Amino acid sequence: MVRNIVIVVCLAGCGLLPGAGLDSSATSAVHQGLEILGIEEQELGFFKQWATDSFFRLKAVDRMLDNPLEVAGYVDSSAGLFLENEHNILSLVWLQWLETDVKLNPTDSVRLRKEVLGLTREPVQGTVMLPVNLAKAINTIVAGFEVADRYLEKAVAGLSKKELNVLLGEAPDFWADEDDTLSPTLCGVLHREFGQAYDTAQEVEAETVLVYVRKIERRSLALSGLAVVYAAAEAQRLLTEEPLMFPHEAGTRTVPGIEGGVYFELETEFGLVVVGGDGDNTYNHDCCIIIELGGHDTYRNRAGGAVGVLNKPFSVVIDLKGNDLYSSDRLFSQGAALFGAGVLIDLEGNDVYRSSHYSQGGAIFGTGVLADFDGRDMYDAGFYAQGAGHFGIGLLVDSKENDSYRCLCYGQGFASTWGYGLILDGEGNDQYYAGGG
Ligand SMILES: [Ca+2]
Ligand SMILES: [Ca+2]
Ligand SMILES: [Ca+2]
Ligand SMILES: [Ca+2]
Repeated sequence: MVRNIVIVVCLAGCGLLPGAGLDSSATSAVHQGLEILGIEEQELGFFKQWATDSFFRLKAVDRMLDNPLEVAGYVDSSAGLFLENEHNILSLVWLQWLETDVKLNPTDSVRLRKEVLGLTREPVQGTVMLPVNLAKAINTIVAGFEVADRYLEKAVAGLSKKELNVLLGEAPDFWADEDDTLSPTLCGVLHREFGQAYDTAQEVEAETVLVYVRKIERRSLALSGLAVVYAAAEAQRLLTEEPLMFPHEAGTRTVPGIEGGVYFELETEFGLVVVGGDGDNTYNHDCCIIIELGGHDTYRNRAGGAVGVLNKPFSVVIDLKGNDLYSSDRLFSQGAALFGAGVLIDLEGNDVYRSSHYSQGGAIFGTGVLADFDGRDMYDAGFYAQGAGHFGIGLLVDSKENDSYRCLCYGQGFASTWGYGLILDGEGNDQYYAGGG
C-alpha cells in the first residue's frame, strides 16, 4: 500500500519551533532568487504589521511575517508533532489551544485530571447496575461535563447577557456567503430552533462583535473543552480495555426518539445519557452522551454536536462498532460546538458522515472533535467543517484506510481569528474536495 500522509494545518497561532523546512536545493534556489532581486534574506521580514490593533494577532503570525522562510519548517514540525499524537485526541487538542497563545502548562493537565476523577467518586445515579467499566465511562464523562461547565461559566462571566446573546445570534452567520442574496440569513437560526427570540433586524457591526469577543476568558474556554476531551478519551480507554458483558435480555428497553433496543438511559442536567444496544439503532433526538456498543447505527441527531447557553453545552458520542451513518441538517453537528464542546469518536467500521455547516470537527467559541479510528469513511459537509476553528478549536482525525472528504468551503484545515482548524489523516489514499455545491 502506498503510504500517503496528508496533514493540513491552518492556523492563527503557534509556539512550535521551525523544523527541517526547505531542503538545501530549495534554500539555494531562494537565495539565488534573492540575489537576482538584490535583496537580503533579512529584508523579507520588512515591516508588514501595519495594523495598529494587534490584540488578536498571534505570536506565530508575527514570527512568520518577520521570517517568511521559516513557514515551511513550521509546517513540517507541526505535521510531525501532530502525527506523533495521532491517537491521542487530548494531546492534539491541547497542542491546538497552545498554538492559539492560550497559556496552558503541565500542572493544568494534572489538575484537570484530578478535578474530573475527583467527581467520579460520586457515581451517577443508576450506573451502579452496569458493567464496571461502562459505569466508570459514563461517570467520567458526566464528571467531565461538570468540570467543563464551571470553566465555561468563568469563560463568559465578563459578558453581559445581552452581549452573549448577540454572539450566539450572529455566530451562525459568521461564515455564510454574504454575496448570496437568495439564501436567508443564518442570524438567529439557533434561537429559532430552540424556541427563543432574537432580533434579526438589528444591525450588528463586525467591530461590535470583536469588542464583545475580547471579554471572553479564553484560558477557561480552553480548559472547558479540554475537560470534555479528556473525559471522552478516558471513557474510550475504559470501554476498549475489556469486553463489556451484559445479560442477554438487557438491551430491550425502548426510548422515545430512539429506534432499536437500548441498554441504559438516564436524564441528567446535561441532557439524555443513552447506551445503545448491539442491534441497529436510529437516533433522532439529541443526547448529551451516547455510548453505542454495536450495530450499524444511524444518527439523525447532532451526534456529538453542542450548542451552549441556548441548549446543552456538551455532547459526547462513542460508537464502538459497525458501519454507521451520521446524517444531520442541523448546524453544529458531528463533533462540533458553539459555546461548549462536542466530541464524536467512532472506533470501527466504514462510516458515512453527512452534515450541514459548522460540523465534523468545527467550533466557534468552543471545541469540536471528530475522531474516526478505522475503516473506509466518507465525509460530506457544508461550509466551515472538517477541521475548522474560529475563536476556538476544530479537529478531524481519521487514522486508517482510504477516505473521501468533501465540503463546501472554509474547511479541511481552516481557521480564523483566535482559532485553529486541523484535519489529520495519517494513512491511505484519500480524496479531498472543497468548493462548489
Ligand atoms: Ca446499536
Ligand atoms: Ca455503531
Ligand atoms: Ca470509520
Ligand atoms: Ca478512515
